[in-house]
Amino acid sequence: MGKNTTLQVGLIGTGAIGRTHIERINNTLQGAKVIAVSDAFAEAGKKVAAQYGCQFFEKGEDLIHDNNIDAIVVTTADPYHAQYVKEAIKVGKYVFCEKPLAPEPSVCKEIIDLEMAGGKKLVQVGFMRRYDYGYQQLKKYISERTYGEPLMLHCAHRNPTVDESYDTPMAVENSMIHEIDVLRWLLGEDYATAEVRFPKKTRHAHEKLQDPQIMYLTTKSGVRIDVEAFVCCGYGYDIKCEVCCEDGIISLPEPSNAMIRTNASRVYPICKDWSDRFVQAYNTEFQEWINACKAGRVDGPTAWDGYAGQVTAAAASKARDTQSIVTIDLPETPDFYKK
Ligand code: ISE
Repeated sequence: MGKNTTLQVGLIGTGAIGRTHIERINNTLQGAKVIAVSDAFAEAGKKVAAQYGCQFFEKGEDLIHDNNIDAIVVTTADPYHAQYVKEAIKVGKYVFCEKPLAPEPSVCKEIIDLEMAGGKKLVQVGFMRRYDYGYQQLKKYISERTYGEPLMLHCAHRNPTVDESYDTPMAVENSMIHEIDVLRWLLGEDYATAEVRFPKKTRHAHEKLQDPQIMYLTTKSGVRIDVEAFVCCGYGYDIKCEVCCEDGIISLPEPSNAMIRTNASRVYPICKDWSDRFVQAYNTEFQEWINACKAGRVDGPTAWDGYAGQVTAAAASKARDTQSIVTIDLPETPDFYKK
């Protein structure tokens, strides 16, 4: 398709995250329009279709095959991502898949094999933190070794609260998966081991949730990382990343907010949730995806990155369940996926 024509997007899964992506593609960004949607819950999907003047497809597969659709966005529940990503690969269309690519590493591997067999990169995974301007500053300093070799990273992933459906495994699989991806990208290397330990449990966590948790990762070159997940922290959505290098400590910038003097205090408001904290990252991620589709490329996190994330998360989950250190067995990145 030409650079100046509008990319016609079909979106599968019209839940909360799907709707925010339709909104940003149609009303904030440039060069694309969501013209069709599909949802397993037809009632809900039809409402969204009517709201945005889109065509509704009962079956995601039919949307993917429709000749008017240039590219696909998959925002269904996690276990259904893979079937639509595979279908998009089969018809040779670009597909943006929210994280995770698939919950099981073996299914991510099937996607990779299919994509490689087709001979063209088509898949991008929704690891939006790579597009956050703060993380991009860290990436520049680390890649250029401005402050020497990175040695240790101290990170935190704090949510104010989570609902009853969020259980102990989700701290790794749903939350710290973002650190797993973004730190691998920042450091430009794969992980060697994972470990997850449980500090004393907060009284604010429900029965099925062990909170907080600390995940320890080591990279192949020996960098040590600790990530605190504290998803019932109460006070706000707060993401921290401190990179200790040989000649300096680099910290992820705090989102800039006006300082307020009130109640005999000076306060800087903190974001309430992730959609608010990473709105710029989501917008940049999608604008770059649109531009890349039009240029006939995949620039962002690939299916291999999705696979690497799930292999690491599976190792961390095993480490959590066995309370031991687990070795991470990730093959070398194939040339097909090297940038
Ligand atoms: C949620 O699913 C996300 O993807 C957010 O980015 C993350 O910060 C949050 O902890 C998850 O539950």
